[in-house]
Amino acid sequence: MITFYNERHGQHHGKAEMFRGELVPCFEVPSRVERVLAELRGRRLGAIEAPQAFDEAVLERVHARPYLQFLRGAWEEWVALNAGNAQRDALPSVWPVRGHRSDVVPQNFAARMGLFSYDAGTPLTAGTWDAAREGAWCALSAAGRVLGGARAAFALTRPPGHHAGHDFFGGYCFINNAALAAQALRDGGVERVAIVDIDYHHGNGTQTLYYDRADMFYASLHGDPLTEYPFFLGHADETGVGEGLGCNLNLPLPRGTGFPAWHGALGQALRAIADHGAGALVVSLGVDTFEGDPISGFRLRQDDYLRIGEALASAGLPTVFVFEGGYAVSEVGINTVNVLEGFEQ
Ligand code: Q9C
Ligand code: ZN
Repeated sequence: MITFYNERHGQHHGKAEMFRGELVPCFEVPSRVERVLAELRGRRLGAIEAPQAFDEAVLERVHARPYLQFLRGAWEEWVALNAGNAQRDALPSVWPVRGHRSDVVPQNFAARMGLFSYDAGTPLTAGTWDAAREGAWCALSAAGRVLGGARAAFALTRPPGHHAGHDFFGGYCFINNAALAAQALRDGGVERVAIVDIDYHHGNGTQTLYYDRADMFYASLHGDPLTEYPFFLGHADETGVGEGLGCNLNLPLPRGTGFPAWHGALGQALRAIADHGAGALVVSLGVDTFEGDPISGFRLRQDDYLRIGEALASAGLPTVFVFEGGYAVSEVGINTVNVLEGFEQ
């Protein structure tokens, strides 16, 4: 399987995120992707290439123009606020809620950080835009390869993407790589695309982007939002709206879920995808379902990821894999490449 690797991922390097009242070192670190890259090379899984470049206008297939413009210039604005800010990441701290205005874009930088985000755990750093944009090119390159006839391709990038929506960042995500890949498959002629999101966290960004569409089927297995991030979306009764009714499947699972129950839910998601008649599959490939993950609560083990790959392959669809979460750094490479290897066997 070909991998499109984001060589610029390290330009996004957050120092700290807000956690239980204090700033703690970021969980979403560059070494995550370095581990996956090393494992891919070690197991000779296939060619590893740089992505093509695209016109930035393609990002507007998924994201709002004012949001993209904000992200593009945010670091320079932050630094201009005062010289000392160049040493610190930008984190949002104020947000509009129910009954507030979100149709007026404030001039104040902190206010715009809040308008375009939904948590304080997602630092924006000097190279965030460059890294995220290059990651989008990885996802689009992978989709292009699959459109060209490849059985599968992998976008190896960070920051991740599935929490990013039309006009918001959060959950360590800025540009929704999986959503872009899915739209590229549609634009390349695939009539119905399925996204299966196996990250521990519900992909609230992806769900909201495609909630009213019949041409995008979104299925997600994730920690129950009653107790797990992102909390405010991901319940089983969210089934889509309008033309998209019936095209959203959430399978929340309790903290502590092990592989037998998880694997059963994956089977349910894949049957729904087959019933939908999808012609291509995008996998939001997070491995924060691992038993050793420091911020998650499922109990999957290393070998389980081989079986996940086999199950995904059994769908029989051209498949784009997009890297998402997974924070147990010393095992993230093994677990991720196990999925890809299981898929190829
Ligand atoms: N400080 C992805 O896996 N914060 N995002 C959790 C730990 C947000 C995870 C609390 C977790 C986001 C792509
Ligand atoms: Zn996650």
